[in-house]
Formats: sequence, structure tokens, C-alpha cells
Amino acid sequence: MDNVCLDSLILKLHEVNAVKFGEYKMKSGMMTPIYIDLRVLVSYPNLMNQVSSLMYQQAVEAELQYDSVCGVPYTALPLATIICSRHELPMLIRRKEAKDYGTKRMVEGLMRQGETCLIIEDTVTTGSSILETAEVLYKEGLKVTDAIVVMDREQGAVKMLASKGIRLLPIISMFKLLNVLLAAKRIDERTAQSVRQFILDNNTFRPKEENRNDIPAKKKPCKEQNQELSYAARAELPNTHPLASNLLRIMEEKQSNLCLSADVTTSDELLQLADSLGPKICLLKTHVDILKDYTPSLSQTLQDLAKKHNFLIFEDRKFADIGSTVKHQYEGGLYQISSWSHIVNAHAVPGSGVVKGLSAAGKPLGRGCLLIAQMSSQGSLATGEYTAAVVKMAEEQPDFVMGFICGSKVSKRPEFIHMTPGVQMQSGGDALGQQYTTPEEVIGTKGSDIIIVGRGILQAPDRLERTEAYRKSGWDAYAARLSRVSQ
Ligand code: 5BU
Repeated sequence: MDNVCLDSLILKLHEVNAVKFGEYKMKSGMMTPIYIDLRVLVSYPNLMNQVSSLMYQQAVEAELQYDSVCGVPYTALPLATIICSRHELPMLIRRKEAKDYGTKRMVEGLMRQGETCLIIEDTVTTGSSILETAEVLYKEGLKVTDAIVVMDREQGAVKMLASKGIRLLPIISMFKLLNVLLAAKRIDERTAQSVRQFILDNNTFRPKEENRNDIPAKKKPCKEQNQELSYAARAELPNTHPLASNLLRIMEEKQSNLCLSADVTTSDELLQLADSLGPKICLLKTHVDILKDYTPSLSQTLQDLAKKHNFLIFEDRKFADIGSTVKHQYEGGLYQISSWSHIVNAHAVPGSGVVKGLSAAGKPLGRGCLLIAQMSSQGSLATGEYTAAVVKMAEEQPDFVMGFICGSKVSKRPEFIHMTPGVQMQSGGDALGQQYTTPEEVIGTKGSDIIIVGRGILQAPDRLERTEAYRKSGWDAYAARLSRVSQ
């Protein structure tokens, strides 16, 4: 989803008092330092249209399959109406109470057994309103696999609903909202911090053993309907780049879709990281030009460690010049990157010549390239039509381009690997524009394949333990995604 659009929406929501800071009582009785009240939206037709467009766009980008749309009463009702009217989709209306005369129906609209209904909601804290609506729809013989929400307070709804077999796709999440308001100086750091702390301290979801058995029988995995291929299956596709096949096999074998961004400044620390964390990762990403003591022997030892622990090396060099120059930069100079790095990346700004130049040096060595389709930094210009042009460029040169750096899945072709930087256990950002999304969202919701984690691991007191936590989180999200699409 376009960051610029989202940022402007957040600022407008703040202007119309749909986002308020202070001391407020929530439905549950809990006091909160931030209150989201999207009921005011009905007074701002422009905002109503903008929000409903983003919700529909979310459904398109996530390639959701559904037969009808139902808004959770009441705030989301008009949003569902706009979406359905504009895109000519059948709508269902859920009654809060059954009428005591006539048909006594809880849901109005045409329903056929086994059809899927997409739920639309305005704000979620625990996710219980969505679940209530889903349960009413289940009783009518409908399926609910996905829900879209304008604002996720990030207090546990995603996990709670996932435990019930419903994927929640938020347009705006709490940490993103705080970052945008902070950057625009609408709130100060103290306010942002108090809200962050409140959110972290008040997660409402406690997974229970019995939750696992709670999933209705109709939602059990069914292989024949599986639309998405596993990493292992994608490795064997005829069009998959040999290096991508190699990487996909490593991922499957090590049950790891984690790339460590080893952003350290000494060779010793880099090698120590590679040796100690190597068993947990599928890929090690370097910035060789931030090392203060690089020597060619470093790249030799790094390759030995890559073999020992079965991971690939990715030099995040972000080439962006004419073909002839990038070829020199890739194979020559001090670093001779093509001689040791399995994967490199490039911006598509120069046009397809950048890939041709890199390919001339890298292809004979069996190397592969990722094109940067989107960036994790705030205000990135790599969005919309640019991203689409990058995907096209990759699809035209699949003998050297093996995938993308992106925030979410940008190509439907299963032979391409999607890798996402800007990942931490909590969404948020740093002071220099980096924006973080969680492993679950990146893999589970955005459909990417690999999480790239730097400071989330490097700044942890116990790096090994944290690496395992990221590996598990990324892998669990992948496993859940696979089982979800097969329901
Ligand atoms: P972090 O410490 O997890 O924020 O590090 C992220 C790494 O990924 C860092 O090396 C960046 O240079 C790299 N990166 C990124 O953060 N965002 C992007 O869009 C691209 C690369 Br492309």
C-alpha cells in the first residue's frame, strides 16, 4: 500500500479528531491514552471515499477471494456500502438484534451455503467484534477467512483472529500512526512513548491450548485446494533461477526464512556473527563498505562459513549506475563482490542496462540479483507505477533476476523470491526514517518470503536467542499462511 497515501490519511484522521490523545475509557472499561473514533468519518465524504478505496485496494493487493462483504455494525456499515456500491459487490447486513417480527433473520441479503464473506471493520482492539460477526455468518453457513480493518490498535487482535482461522488485514496500525504523527510534529515524543508503552503493556491475547482445537472443522487444511506452493515446491519449478532454487531448498531444510543483516563495522564481529548465528539463517546480508578493516581473506572465510552452516551471502550494494559502470563496481575495485557474494541487489532507476551490466559479470559465476521494488524507509519514492515497472523489468530478465526487495509480494510468479527489510518484533521505526513491520505481518499478511533483520537481533542482549525467536516467528507465519490458503 502506498505510504504517501497512508501518511496523508493519518494526518487527516487526526485533523478531524478521529484520533485523540488524553485519558479515555474504552468499551471494555479500560483507560487508554489514545482514542480512535472513526464514527466521525460519516461527516467527511472525502475521507469516507479515501478510506473505502484503501480497504478495497488492500483486498486486491492481498488477492482475497470472497463472494460478499459485511460491515461490522455500525461504523463499518457505510464503508462496506461504498465499497460494494462502487465495485458492484453483493453486500450482507448483520443485525445487532434479530427483529421480533417477520423473518427474525440476523443477516440480511442473499446467502448461499459455503460462500465466503469478507468482513469490514473500523477499529479493532481485541478482535471480538469481528469474531462475533463471523460467528453469526458461520451460523448462516458462510465462511469467513479474512477481515479488513481501518485501524488496528495492535493489542492482540491479529493473533486472536488468526487462532480462529481469520486473517486480519489492517490499513493503519498503531505504531505506524504514532510515527507519522510524531514526524509531522502533531504529538511529542513523550506522548508517543506513553502510548507505545500502553500498547505493549496491554496485549489482550493470551494463546490457550484449547484455542487450537477451537478452529471449526470446516477450516481444517485440505491439500487439494491449496493455491500457494511451499518453498520446496517453488524450488523445483522449471523457471526458478538455480540460485533461487538453492535458497528455497536451504529455507525448507533449515526451516528458516530469516536473513541476518550483519551491519557491523569489523571483520571479526562479522565472522563471529556468521559462525554463531549461521545455523539459524538462510541468508547473511552484508554492507562490505561499512567494514573498517576489510581484506580479501575476510571474503574467503565468509564463504567457508556459508558452506559450513549452509547459508547464502547477499551483499546489499544497491547498484544504481549505467551497465558498464556497475559491471566494474561488481567485479572489480577493492571488494570484488561478484567473487564471493551469491546475491546482490540493484535499483531499477537506470533502466534495464543495470541488470545487463551486472549479469555480464555475475551470470557466468552462477550469481543472482534482486531488484529493489519498494523500500522500507519513510517517504520512499519506490511505490505505485515505479514498483510495477520494476516487476516488469525483472520478469523480462529472469535468467539473472531472482526476486525482489519489497515490503509485500509484488509479483505473482512463484519463481521469484520476495525479501523484506525493516522487520522487528514490534512495528515502529528509528529516528532516521526506517519503518518496522512484524515478521507475522511481513510473511503472513504481506505475502513476502524472507524477513531481513538487523538491529532487531544485533542490539539484543542475547543475539543467538533473539535470532531463534525471529527464525521461529518468520517460519510460523509461513506455516500458518500455507495452512490458511489451503483451508
Ligand atoms: P535494521 O537494523 O533491521 O533496520 O537493518 C535493515 C537493513 O536492511 C539495513 O542493512 C538496510 O541497509 C537494509 N535495507 C533497509 O532497511 N530497507 C530497504 O528498503 C533496503 C535495505 Br533496499
